[in-house]
Amino acid sequence: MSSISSLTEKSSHFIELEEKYSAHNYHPLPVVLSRGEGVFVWDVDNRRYFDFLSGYSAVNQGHCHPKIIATLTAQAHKLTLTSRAFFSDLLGEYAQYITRYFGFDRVLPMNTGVEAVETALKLCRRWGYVSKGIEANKARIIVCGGNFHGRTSTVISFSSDPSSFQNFGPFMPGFEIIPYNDLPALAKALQDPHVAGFLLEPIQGEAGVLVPDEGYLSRAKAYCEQANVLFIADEIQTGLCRTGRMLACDHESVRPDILILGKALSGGTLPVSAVLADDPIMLTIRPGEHGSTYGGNPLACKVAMTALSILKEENMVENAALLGNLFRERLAGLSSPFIKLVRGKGLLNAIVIDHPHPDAAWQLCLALKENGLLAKPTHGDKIRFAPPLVISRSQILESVEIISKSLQALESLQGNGAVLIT
Ligand code: IF1
Repeated sequence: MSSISSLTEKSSHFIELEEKYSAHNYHPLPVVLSRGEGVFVWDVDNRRYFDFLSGYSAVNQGHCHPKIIATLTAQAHKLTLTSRAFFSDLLGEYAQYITRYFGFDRVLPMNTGVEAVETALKLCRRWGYVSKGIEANKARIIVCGGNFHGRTSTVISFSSDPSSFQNFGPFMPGFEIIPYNDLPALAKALQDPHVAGFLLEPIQGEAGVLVPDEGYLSRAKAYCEQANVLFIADEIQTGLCRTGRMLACDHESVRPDILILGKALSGGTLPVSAVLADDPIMLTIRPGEHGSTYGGNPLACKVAMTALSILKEENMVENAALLGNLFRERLAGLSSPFIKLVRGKGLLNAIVIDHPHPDAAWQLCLALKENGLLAKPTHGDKIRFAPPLVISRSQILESVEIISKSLQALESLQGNGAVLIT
């Protein structure tokens, strides 16, 4: 099994630079990437890997998709940023395109995912005050335990993960955490007349790809409608074909009141996010009351339209649905003693590792890397598998073979943390 010491001189050089000069806010797998194309990435020693993280689902269209890169480079030579102090020839076209694409009246363009989440929270509160008539500064938003919506101070204020919020206080008030996938808890929380919104991931990604019970989304939406509360879907990770439907909400035909998109909205080329809603919500924010320097920039607009068009042109919904089923079926078919369960939807999947060694998931990811597949543990004992949606059937089968071969590495792992040198 590889560790830092078994790295090539070239890889070590880049890792040491990062170690020395970059903040230590991540603990990356010991691999140094320098090229990406489709489902593959290559390290600095030209070793090829299946990318089963896809930039946390930002590269659904595959690394460096030729059409997206062509759009990016052409627009980059023309006009990249005007600011919203002026109109551009692309924002209106993009706004029309994306609102028709998803069936909403309007879009508020932002950059990172968390900025779009923050925008949705502000929209929800503003609607709560000016439309629902909630008393000033009393609006509350319900969120779910196990959530991940980003890392700004407001958003971590309602995280239930200490690694996200510990020693970052004081926190933003006005949020209530209820258990995920728990309708009675939601019904109870909705009794509070100060509630303006319910923010959730249709499938919890970071929590380890937690798929709620069938009917949870549609009943939660109905409860919100009855309580005059906005249903806010964070589809930053689950959206854009990742789960085998254009949106994860589509699995239950749920139309959110506020839809949040990010990540693959640019196909992994630059930060592009978006908040979509209808006029009664979106128009509660007036000129000068919200914005960002890069929000809706011409480069992002052009790239996003290409990134969205490719999802349909290349039938990524169907591919994700079909190959996701195959992937889960073949993984379960391994009947590995080290896989407690396989879960997911479309090509957003995860396994829960069953092994006494506390680091088994990490060790498995090291073995996967040695065998040509990159994935990363989430929350200790889970490994998320999310390849680009352009993956083929034969590549899925090859990847399952790699996972099967890598699982053997756990046989030599002792429960007490010792690693048998075999
Ligand atoms: C990290 C997690 C994934 C997201 C959802 C909003 C955001 C994210 C559902 C914020 C971002 C990224 C952030 C990155 C790792 C990754 C991640 F592990 F953190 F949770 F994908 F699962 N809503 N997720 O998944 O979007 O501001 O990052 O553009 O922070 O380590 P962002």
